[in-house]
Amino acid sequence: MDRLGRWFGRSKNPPAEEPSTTENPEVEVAAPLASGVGENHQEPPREASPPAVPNEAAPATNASGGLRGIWEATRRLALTPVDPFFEKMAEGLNRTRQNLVGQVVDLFRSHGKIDEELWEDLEAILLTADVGVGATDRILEALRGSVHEKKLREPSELLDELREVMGRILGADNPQAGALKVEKGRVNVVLLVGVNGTGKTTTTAKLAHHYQKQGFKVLLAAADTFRAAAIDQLQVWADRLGVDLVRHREGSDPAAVVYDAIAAAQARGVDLVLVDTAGRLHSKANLMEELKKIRRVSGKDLPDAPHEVLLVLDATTGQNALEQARVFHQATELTGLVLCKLDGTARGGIIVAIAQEFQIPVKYIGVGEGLEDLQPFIPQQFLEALFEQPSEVGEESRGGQKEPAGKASEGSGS
Ligand SMILES: Nc1nc2c(ncn2[C@@H]2O[C@H](COP(=O)(O)OP(=O)(O)OP(=O)(O)O)[C@@H](O)[C@H]2O)c(=O)[nH]1
Ligand SMILES: [Mg+2]
Repeated sequence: MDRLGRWFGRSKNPPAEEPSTTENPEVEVAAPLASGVGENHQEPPREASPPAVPNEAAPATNASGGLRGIWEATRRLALTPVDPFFEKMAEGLNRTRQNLVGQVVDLFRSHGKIDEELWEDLEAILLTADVGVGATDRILEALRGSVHEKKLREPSELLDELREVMGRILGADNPQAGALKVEKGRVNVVLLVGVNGTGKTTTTAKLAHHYQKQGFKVLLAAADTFRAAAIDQLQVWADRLGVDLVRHREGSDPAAVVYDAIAAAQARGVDLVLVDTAGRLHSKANLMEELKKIRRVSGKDLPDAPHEVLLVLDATTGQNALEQARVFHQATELTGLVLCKLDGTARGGIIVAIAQEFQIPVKYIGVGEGLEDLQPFIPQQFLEALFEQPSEVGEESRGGQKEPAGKASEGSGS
């Protein structure tokens, strides 16, 4: 049965917004930490562990599990997902999936035919899910066109059409999606900018980790000299990652930090300089001027620098993110966006609004507080995770069981 059929083949409503993690050891281990990992990151978050496959054999010892337990464990082993990051992203998108695709599916299920009322309800769902006015209009127009051209009669037939048009908006056919313009063997400079608290420092650390794994020699620049403890926060990450950090005193000129960081990188054979800047309100002209200066200075000794200027956005702020992108882009010519905190928000539709509005690509998405919780934004993969029938997210790794969310399967062991 195709995906659409799977959504519509279910007799009940889609499961609650936090599908089962209890029966899936991989997901449990990889879940974001609770609040303790805060501001100063004194205890940086734990990383996701590899799938805990051996534990899956536990059902065999369970009286009620017996042969069934062994059978399920074997099936799970055979179907262990190739990509734990996909699982993580799909898990992070639970609430958005429920709020957006789940609601649309409910609508299509409850409507007998495609009529004006259906279009109005669909519009309301898309707008509430932060897809934005421009993208919503485009989606509705495309769907109406499909109904006309393909002579669609059943509301359920619209789901694949919706996915397709969202794919077009998100640039699903762009092979460059998600990639930063960085190359090993030269000094690449990446600036991370954004308003307060969006996730810049955490993203700096996550990117460092991501590129370290690819063999890049990384250096961090503590260009947030404004917020008390910001430098130490980055130092904690640098120590943990085992990378150099260039830092000045609190209150010093951030552009000077960047200048020194680039000089140090050139001297030490560093491939990638990640610059963590201070949170700044886009409405404060002087702070935006400071950003322009940082940008200018970074290109002084290194003509192509900065190679990337990434605006870090907080997905939970919804439409506000659009205004931030607009103003930061005017000030600093952004090359990419990072959308953080997509986990735990139902407002992930904002990514569609952003893609519709700007030519600036979303390069990474943040789906948690841990180092592994940053993923290149690959539209096809994102849509796959979003449109996956809820109980199927992680289901393959659970051997295709159909129990409702949160209900541990019999014989799943403990
Ligand atoms: N759930 C979740 N939390 C995140 C994500 N990214 C960052 N955070 C959390 O958001 C909080 C703020 O992150 P920071 O990286 O300090 O944000 P910042 O933009 O550097 O903040 P300022 O320097 O004060 O402007 C921290 O508690 C992070 O752990 C994410 O993708 N998901
Ligand atoms: Mg910060």
